[in-house]
Formats: sequence, C-alpha cells, structure tokens
Amino acid sequence: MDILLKVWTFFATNVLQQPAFMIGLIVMIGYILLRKPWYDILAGTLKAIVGYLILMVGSGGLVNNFRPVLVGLKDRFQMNAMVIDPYFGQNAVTAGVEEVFGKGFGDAMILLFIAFIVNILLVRFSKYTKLRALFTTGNVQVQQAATAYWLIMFACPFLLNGRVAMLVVMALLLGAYWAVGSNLTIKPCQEDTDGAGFCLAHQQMFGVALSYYLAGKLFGKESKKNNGKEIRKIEDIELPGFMSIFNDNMVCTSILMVIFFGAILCILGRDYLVEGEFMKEGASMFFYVLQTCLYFAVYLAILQLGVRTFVAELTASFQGIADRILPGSVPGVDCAVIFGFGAANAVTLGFLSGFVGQILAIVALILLKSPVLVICGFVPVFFDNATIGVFANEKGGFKAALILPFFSGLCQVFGSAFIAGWVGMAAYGGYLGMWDWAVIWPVFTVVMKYLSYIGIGIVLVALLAIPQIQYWKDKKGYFLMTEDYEAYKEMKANK
Ligand code: ASC
Repeated sequence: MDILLKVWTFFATNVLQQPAFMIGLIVMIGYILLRKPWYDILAGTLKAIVGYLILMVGSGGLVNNFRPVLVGLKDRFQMNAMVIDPYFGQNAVTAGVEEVFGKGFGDAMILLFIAFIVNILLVRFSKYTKLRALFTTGNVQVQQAATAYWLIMFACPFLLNGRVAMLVVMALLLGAYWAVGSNLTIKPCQEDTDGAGFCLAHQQMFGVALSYYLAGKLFGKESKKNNGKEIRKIEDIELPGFMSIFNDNMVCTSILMVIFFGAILCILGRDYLVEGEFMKEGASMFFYVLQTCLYFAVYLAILQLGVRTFVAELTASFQGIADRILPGSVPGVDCAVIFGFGAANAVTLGFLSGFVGQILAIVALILLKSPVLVICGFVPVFFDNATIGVFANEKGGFKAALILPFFSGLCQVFGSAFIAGWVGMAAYGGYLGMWDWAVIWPVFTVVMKYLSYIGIGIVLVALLAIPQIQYWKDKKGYFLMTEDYEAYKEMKANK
C-alpha cells in the first residue's frame, strides 16, 4: 500500500499536476493506440509538451507580471482586504485549515486520485452518465481540491470524524463537478473552434456555459429582438479613420493596456514601485510603465503560439483514446487555449469589462461597509472574463462580449466576499475567486450546510442530472458533436 501511494504521489506531482506532461502522456497513449510508428509518437508527444509549455510561459508571464500590480493596490492604500486569486486562495487554505478544523491537508493526493478515477469512470460509462469530458489540468485541480476541502468541512462537520467517509464524499463531489462542468463546455468549444475536439477543464466552466446560453438568448440569433439576423461580432466591426488601428489585436491590446495598467502603475507611484523592487532606482518611470504594459501583448502572443503548437496534436491523437478506451470523449484543457481561437480582441475587451465590473463591486462593498473587503486578483479578472468574452462574442456578438463579462466581474467579487467571509477563509487573506467558485460552489455549500447528508445527495444528483438534460434536449446531436463534427454540422444545417 505504501509503495502504491509513493508511486501515485510521484505520478501526481510530476505528471498529473503538470498539465504539459499530462497532455504529453495523453498524446503518447493516443498515438500508441492508433498504432502510429514510434517516430511519429515521439514527434507528436514532444510537440504537445513543448506547445503546452509555451502556453504556460505566456499565461505564467501574464500572471507574474500583472498580479503584483493589482495586489499592490492593497498595500498602497493599506486596505485590509482579501485577494481573490487561486494562489492566494491556496495559501489561505494551507495557512488556516489546521487552525480552523484541526485537520491538515495531508490526504490531498489521495483525494485527487479518487476524484480523478471518479471522472474517468463517469466518462467510461458515458452510455449511462452522458458525460464526455476528461479533466486534464492538474494545476487547477489542486487549487480546487484545497478549496473544496475547506468548503465541505465547513458545510459537513459531521464528516470530520471519519477519514474514509470524508474522502469519498469529497472525491464524488469534485469528480462529478469536473466531469459535468467540462462536459458543459463541449458545445461552446466545438462551435467556437469549428470542431477542434477539446473542451475546457478550468474554473469557470459553468460560467462559460451560462454566458454562452445567455449570449445566444439575449443577443444572438436566438434572441427575439434579433429575429435570426446575423450578429455583429467584434471582428466584424470596421472602425473608421485612425480608429482602424484598433482592428489589429496587438495594437489594440497594447494601447488599452498602457492606458489601464499605466494608470494603475501611476497610482501606485514611483516610490512604491522602487521600494517593492519592481523598478530600479533612477530608472525612467515612463519607459518602465510602457514596457510593463506592452508585455501584456507579448505574453498573449506567446500564449497563442503555444495553443497553435499543441492543439492539432492533441486532437489527432485523442482519436485513439476516444476510439478504444473512452468512446465519444474529449479532453478538457486550460481556458487560455480558447484565446487561440475566435476574435483576439474579445480577450482584451472581455477582460477590461470584467475589470470594470469587479471595481464597481468593490466600491459597493466599501460603501455598504461590508465586513469583508476584496481586492482583484489577476487570474480571475483576466482568465475568467477574457474566456467568457470570447464565447459571448462568438454567440452573441460584441454587445454580449462587453456586457456578460461585466456581470461576471460583479459575481466574482460579491460571491467571493460572501462565501469567504462566511466560511472563514477571508481571515487568511485569500479565496480562489474564479467564477464557478464564486457562484456555483457557494450554492453547493449553502445546500450542504443546511441539509447535511440530504444536501450532499441533492448536490450530487443535481450535478449528474445536467448531462442527462443536455442529452434529452438533443439526442441525435449530443454524441455526434464530439464523434463527427462535420456530420453534426450537416445535420444541424438540414434542420
Ligand atoms: C488558473 C491558474 C493559473 C491560470 C492558468 C491560465 O486558474 O491557477 O495559473 O488560471 O491556468 O492559463
């Protein structure tokens, strides 16, 4: 048993939690199952790993460059606020879980293991469960396991006595959330990428599904106001005169970021930046601000290169897994992958309107004298809202891409302030803050807290009912959408 745990822990830390290697492993297994020659397997696996690593250089660069800027606002104004950001959330769990519940987070690896198996089994039996998506982004799974650990212990203190019961409940809830959430993003992803064959396995899956649905119903062809007319997407807008430079994504992102982050950097001020060792003593403030802000466009470009490098390999190889082991399934990947598809400017605009939503929500918290104050974290405000922006633009056009991320920003702040204050995580300085964890998980927590075992049952049944409803609404297209997208499109066109 000990040996098995050691092997698993090694695998979990080095492969499962490192999505680049996890995707590499999946591509390798896929190509082996397709009986490709060894050199094709090697080449494909390498391209998948390198592509994913490039993607992580892009997203890591964005996070490391811009998180300190936002968090800096808290120090600069000496606010006693918690940061909504996955890394701050994870630190809060590590710092507080022992003190609050008298229980360490030692079983995290076992929890991940069982939850991952639950996800695989749910997809293996897709005939009954109607679930088609495999979660592969281990870095966010760890953050989610940590947060779920706290929320579930808070909601179900009666589980604290039994280690096994607790692990089973948590693994079932998490495994079902992963499978159901990523499954919900299959249709948006297939439509947005013209059948690239992946879905999202991240932290705003319900947010994406809801926004996509609302974009269609309120702004898109399905909206009554629009009467089936074509929608105007961001990429369809031809700006006149000098404004036409904004049609170029790199120019648009650069200008907007210099204005936005430039303003924040100026508010932080030279003294703060030098003291915090962001900027060298005696350096030019103007060029420091310019360079820092332009890095936004740089990392976005890197990120898109990474996506282009690995997605084709993943799609081609996954056929092997979908044919032999997990019929009709698709891999779930990082939300940033969608930035390589659709309108590039939707990324920037979604982010900015989400930012405005978050700032307004924070001002409201201050005015309402909320006991919990929140400061924006870069990861939720950028990755959630940019992702929602891309999907909203695809389904509902530019209006949807501006309005839906704005509401998402409000939800992130109000939802996080409520849940983190209630369960006591705010006192430890952070909360995960991503859309699903600011909206969906608080609902789960309330239901479980007030209905105990029945609550756990209700949450599980409600989750598992979602794919059934999706299936009943489109029996013919549901599996065809992942198995043969061209045939699916033809079928829809004939309707
Ligand atoms: C997260 C997280 C990150 C980013 C990254 C986006 O939730 O922890 O580092 O989003 O996965 O590409």
